[in-house]
Amino acid sequence: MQVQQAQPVQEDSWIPSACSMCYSNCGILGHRVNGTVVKIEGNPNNPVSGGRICAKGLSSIMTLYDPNRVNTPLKRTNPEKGIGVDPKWQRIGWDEALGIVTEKMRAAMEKDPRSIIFLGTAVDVWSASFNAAFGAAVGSFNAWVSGAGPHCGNGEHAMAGILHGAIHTQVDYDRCNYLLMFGCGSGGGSYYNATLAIRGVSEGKARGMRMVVVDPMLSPSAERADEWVPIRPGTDAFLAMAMLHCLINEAELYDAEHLNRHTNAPYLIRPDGRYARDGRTRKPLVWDTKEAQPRPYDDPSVAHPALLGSYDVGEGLMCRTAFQCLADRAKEYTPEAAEKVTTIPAATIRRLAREFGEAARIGSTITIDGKTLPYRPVGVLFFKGAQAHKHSLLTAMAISLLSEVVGAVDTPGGLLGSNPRSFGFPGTGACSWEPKEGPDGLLISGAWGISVPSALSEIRKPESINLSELVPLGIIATGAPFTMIDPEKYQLPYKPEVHFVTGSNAVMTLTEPAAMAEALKNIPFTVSFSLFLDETTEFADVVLPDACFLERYEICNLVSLAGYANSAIIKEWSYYLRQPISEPLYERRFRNDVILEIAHRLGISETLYAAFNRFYRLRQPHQLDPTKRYAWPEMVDATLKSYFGPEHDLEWFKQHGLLKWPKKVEESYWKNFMHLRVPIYFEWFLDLKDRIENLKKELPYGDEVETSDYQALPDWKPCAAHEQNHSGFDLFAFYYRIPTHTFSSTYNNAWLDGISSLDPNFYAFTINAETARNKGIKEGNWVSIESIYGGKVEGRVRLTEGMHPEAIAMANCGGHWSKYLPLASREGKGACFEQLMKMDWKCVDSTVHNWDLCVKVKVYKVEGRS
Ligand SMILES: Nc1nc2c(c(=O)[nH]1)N[C@H]1C(S)=C(S)[C@@H](COP(=O)(O)OP(=O)(O)OC[C@H]3O[C@@H](n4cnc5c(=O)[nH]c(N)nc54)[C@H](O)[C@@H]3O)O[C@H]1N2
Ligand SMILES: Nc1nc2c(c(=O)[nH]1)N[C@H]1C(S)=C(S)[C@@H](COP(=O)(O)OP(=O)(O)OC[C@H]3O[C@@H](n4cnc5c(=O)[nH]c(N)nc54)[C@H](O)[C@@H]3O)O[C@H]1N2
Ligand code: SF4
Ligand SMILES: [Mo]
Repeated sequence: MQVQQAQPVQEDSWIPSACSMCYSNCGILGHRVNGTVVKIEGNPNNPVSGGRICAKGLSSIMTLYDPNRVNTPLKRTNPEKGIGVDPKWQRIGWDEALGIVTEKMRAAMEKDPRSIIFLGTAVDVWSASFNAAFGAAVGSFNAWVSGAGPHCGNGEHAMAGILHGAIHTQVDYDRCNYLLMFGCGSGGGSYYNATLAIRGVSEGKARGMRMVVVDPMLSPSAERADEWVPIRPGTDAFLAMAMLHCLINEAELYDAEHLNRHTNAPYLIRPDGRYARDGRTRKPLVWDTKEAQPRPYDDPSVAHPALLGSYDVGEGLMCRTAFQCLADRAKEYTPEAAEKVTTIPAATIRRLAREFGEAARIGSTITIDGKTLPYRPVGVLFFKGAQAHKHSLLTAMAISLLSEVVGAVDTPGGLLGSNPRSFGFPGTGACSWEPKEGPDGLLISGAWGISVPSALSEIRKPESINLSELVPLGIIATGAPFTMIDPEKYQLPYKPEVHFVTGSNAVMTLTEPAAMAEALKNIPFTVSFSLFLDETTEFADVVLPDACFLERYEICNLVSLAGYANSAIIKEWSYYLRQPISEPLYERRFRNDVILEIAHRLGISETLYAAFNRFYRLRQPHQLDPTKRYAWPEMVDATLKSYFGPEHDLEWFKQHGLLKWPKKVEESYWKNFMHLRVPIYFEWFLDLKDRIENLKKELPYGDEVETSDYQALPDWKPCAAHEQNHSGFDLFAFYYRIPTHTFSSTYNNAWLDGISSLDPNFYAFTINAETARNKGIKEGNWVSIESIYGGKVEGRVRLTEGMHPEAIAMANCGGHWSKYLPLASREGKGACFEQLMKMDWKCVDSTVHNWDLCVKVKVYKVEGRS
């Protein structure tokens, strides 16, 4: 027997970096021994995650060393493309691969640069500005991100932008006493700042915070809650409207001072729904209760504008206040009516509204750092579950107004936008932004990655692959698969020629895979930077082996995304480095380096560097010199020095990992220090509606563009699943997050597969026990779920009391079929929900492009299978 000598330890280091197994970007320490990564731990110095990581972060070693990773460039030799069609990959060298890619790109750029379409993934937030700089150099901003946005947050993002000046929100866990969640996994391992939220929820509960989770299933968050409120899928807006009714009309629990001062609640609304305006200044009017006359909203002499009521603004024109309009709309949603639609008892709805309103402690204050501020220790979070339905915008509006009505917004204890305001790094003043005043006194976000939703949003005939010009409120419009399949119908002035993919499993993560396959096949040439030969890479012509997050440099926290990872509840600002714990293995290269080489070969480096200076807001003397040539780490170095001074260069960050400084009260709770209002009555949406209606007339596909949801006030409207009454299709199917997988991308990770297998729910379909028994289905049976659209998935069932009787759910995105993902593609490893869906505008919210993610199904035991 041969005994292997242990290698003497030449190197044993702990390297600070950042996880990217999901978009929470927790700080990590990577333990490297003799060049091999042996352990990933949390970095206690990182304020974003406070030393905590999850199972996915810990298991990222297995993504780094997975023997199924793509390690060399590959070329397709089989011209036929389709699901399950073997591309007959042939290994090629980097030079040949980049030669093919640049030739195809050059040809496309000569025709029309917009024919180059970019596709990326949600976890890859820090590439947004780099990719945009490359897009600018190429001349194409035609980018899409598959299911990221249309599945999860478009409604929420629009509301977060309009109401909080931020891309998303978090509750002030350290001070919140009552946390209400609608279809959101915060505290259960998903949503934003996942590890921070788990800490926040646990410590909050230890402090006595009450947590109520509205969800069709006893989800990972609901398990931690004080109360689980099972709801029929797709009816959250009805519940929120009924709660608004209870708060405003029944219990009179609302924050009048907040509404008058920080919102447009007192603005007078004409019978046609528009603001009554001052004849001279055109400013919206409010009713001055002292003088009994209308005055412009910003007239300092108006101490007490009317909040409720209807007033004659002249010549008998009776106008209600915006808040009265909301109160009247809410009256249409009694708890009794809500019970029928949501299945939640009316008495429960009344109790929840009262508990929530009372916990808000309207009128109370708290003193922090010598500043006395309104104290509203309640918050409402909602995310994918509540709003991944058609009418997402209206649902998001209804739920968001709950926090707004009790004044629990951007103030201690309440719901906080994630960093609307930053004073910047004290040493240089860089990384600063704040919201500004837009039309009619309403705020416009000061830091927003993409076009800021506001009354000033541009609307014009679409030329983009996503039709985003028609979706002014959608942060990530997603018309792409429709236009890719039929560019002529959508009158795009170009035909997609090159698909430039930087990672996304779009075939499995947006809508019915067959339709996605059609869309992808339609693009003549696809280059894909890939970690794995997943179901989407199957459609590539050239595959380039990307470095995973453990093998590359990135700056965590982007100025253009308001610091993104730095949720406002985190008490310190931090900017940190993602750096290689391992050098890229085999022939893998980080794509930013490769993109720089492609740009060089295309002769567009100068424009790329100039665009980089703009997008990263680099300041002199650290701006890139467009006439020079840079490698990616040098660009990281220049950016860090520009933001934090020459002493904080890449070398400094490699050693220290991160730079942090305290957050000020005026930043976290900015609302009390700036006089900007937000709408509780979305008057300018009516204007968007008119503008889109006008434009529609010119569009041959105008009939597909619905405008009815551009409403000034919220409503509940049924999504497609509620209109599907085919006999036998009696259950709502949906999917949810588990803490041990990210979308589809982690199913081949051996450790995550192992740990996921331990939980009997994670790879099974979860169904209400009684519902199952009534169908003759027993625990562990192999069943078929068939949707109204004809799609089908199979798997085992798990019977539970923790599921709404009308629903069935599956976790994340399993059911892989790529033979290059051998662990993931075994039978019984979950299912791909998209197999049940249909690519149809009827299932898409036209205002924000959230896609409907529940569908009516029938479930039956597959005979002959044990
Ligand atoms: N059934 C189902 N559908 C879903 C979801 C779900 O959970 N279940 N989630 C929805 C949501 S909210 C979202 S945001 C979207 C996400 O949708 P996608 O962005 O398509 O997410 P993934 O399925 O993880 O696919 C990402 C792909 O990128 C690869 N990847 C990861 N990191 C890197 C990298 O550093 N470089 C490169 N080149 N590739 C990388 C992964 O291997 C994986 O193949 O999906 C949506 N659709
Ligand atoms: N572990 C893990 N963490 C992740 C991700 C991941 O894949 N894995 N993905 C990241 C991404 S991109 C996103 S977008 C977020 C998503 O974060 P979340 O929004 O928290 O995601 P989900 O768990 O899919 O959905 C939340 C809940 O909605 C419920 N739900 C479904 N339908 C309805 C409904 O009609 N009404 C109500 N009230 N609830 C409903 C589900 O049962 C689920 O418990 O998580 C992020 N974090
Ligand atoms: S929550 Fe987990 S997967 Fe996401 S960044 Fe943190 S450690 Fe990584
Ligand atoms: Mo997402």
